[in-house]
Amino acid sequence: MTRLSVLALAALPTAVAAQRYNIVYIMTDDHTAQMMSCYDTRYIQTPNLDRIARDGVRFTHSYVANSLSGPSRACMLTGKHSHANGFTNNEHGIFDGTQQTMPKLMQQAGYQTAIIGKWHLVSLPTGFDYWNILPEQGDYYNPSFITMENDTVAERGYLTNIVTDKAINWMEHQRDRSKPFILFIHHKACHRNWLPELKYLREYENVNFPIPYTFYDNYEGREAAAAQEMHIDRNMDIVYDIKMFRPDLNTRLTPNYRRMISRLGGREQMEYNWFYDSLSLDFYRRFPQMADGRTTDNTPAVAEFKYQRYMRDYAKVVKSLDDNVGRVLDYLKQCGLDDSTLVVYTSDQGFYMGEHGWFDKRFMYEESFATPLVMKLPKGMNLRGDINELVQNIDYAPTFLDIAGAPIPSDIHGVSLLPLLKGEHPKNWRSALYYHYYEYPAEHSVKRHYGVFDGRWKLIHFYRDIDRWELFDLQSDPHELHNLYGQKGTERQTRRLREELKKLQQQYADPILQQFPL
Ligand code: SGN
Ligand code: CA
Repeated sequence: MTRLSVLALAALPTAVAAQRYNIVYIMTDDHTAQMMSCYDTRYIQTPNLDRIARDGVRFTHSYVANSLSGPSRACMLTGKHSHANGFTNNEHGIFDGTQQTMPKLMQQAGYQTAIIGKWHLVSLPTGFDYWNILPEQGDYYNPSFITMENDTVAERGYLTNIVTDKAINWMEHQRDRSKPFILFIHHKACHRNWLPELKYLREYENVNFPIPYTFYDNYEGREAAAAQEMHIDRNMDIVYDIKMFRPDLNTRLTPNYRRMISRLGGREQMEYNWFYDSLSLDFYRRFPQMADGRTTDNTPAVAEFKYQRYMRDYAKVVKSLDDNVGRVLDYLKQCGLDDSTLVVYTSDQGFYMGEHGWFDKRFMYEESFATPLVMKLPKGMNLRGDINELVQNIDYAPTFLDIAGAPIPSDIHGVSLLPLLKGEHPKNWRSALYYHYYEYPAEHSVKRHYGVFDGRWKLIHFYRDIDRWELFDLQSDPHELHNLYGQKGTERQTRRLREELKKLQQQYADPILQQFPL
């Protein structure tokens, strides 16, 4: 080697970004950290998801900006909070695909971009060289996909497998191999109503899941928590959600349930019914009062029965997901992409697995505000273990741009996680996270709210047809049962958090600050 070339080598940027790694971004729907064994070993094992964490990092303080599907996806794509990307809620949102997005910027940086699976942003994708998406929420059984020609095409099989087949197929046969790529694999799993792959119908049936500590929460001092309609006992549909079908019973969601099951072929339906019919017979023998169509019972025995059914079916759906994550990891290894690819695993938000008596999400309380985030790092990035800084889904866009070596536009709210992935602990890292949820009035009746969280203290304001503040100290009250707002001795913390909240609302220019000046 000549002296000149040695010097030239030395002058190469040392930044990891110079390598232009591929990125495989796997995002699930409603998959919560409680149901992932690298985060929580109480319930199930997820060996393949754990492989990602083992060969890389696990974020212990990973959160979303707005705990709902469409809004979360819009935050991820733009790196901006909901008020700035315009998609604040599922019910009325249409994503403005003409705006600046991370996939478009990745294309400009020379990346191939592709998305397969759930999209949920109403307008068709922009900024992708390839896409094949689900209509709205999609179907678990024999699902349809929307093609780039805007045709809806029915496929046969179980959705989680099909999404993975398509993703592997794109990497193997469809991409332009001369370019680095970013591939978004967006699963419907583990969204309601948790329909299992037929081969796993009997999985977890002998498991009795422990009842969460807050299952019988009475919501004292938390008016918005008391007003929600996402209670396993009162709001979980006995037909649609827990599949205790009987031909003579018509609950609110029975028509939807019938539609989903009718997607199965004749033999598949027989297999499905064979399994659930015997459970259903047993259920109505034990709880005859449920057979008159009431979904409200309020006895602990029914609530706990529903909880077990919910947990088991959710766990089965995760099982297929975990298998399929394993398939992607194996494929990357087999085809030699392993060393050059960053694999990110996250969910569009967390979820309640019976905590506070609930399913669903939306609240800024920990279970749904948090979201799992693990990354398998490519060769050259040697960090392993936990990253404890406060991170949020608005950070993904700047992180991927940073990895691509592309500039990060100044209007992006999130910050690149690349320094953290290199093992740095920047002194000026954010000290608090901002959150804002909008979808009310709507299904599940979670009031609009915004708030701030500094890793220990959380301050939330519920508004619209309510005006309530909540303050929690997660160190002394990790389950968020004791609202300290207005209590003697908390004045200083409250003042400090209000200041922090104001600072963040100003920084992100959330117009809500004009409505509720701080
Ligand atoms: C559906 C579900 C809700 C769920 C929303 C949003 N109802 O409307 O339970 O909260 O999706 O979920 S269902 O009867 O259609 O199953 S999200 O993850 O897409 O935001
Ligand atoms: Ca979701």
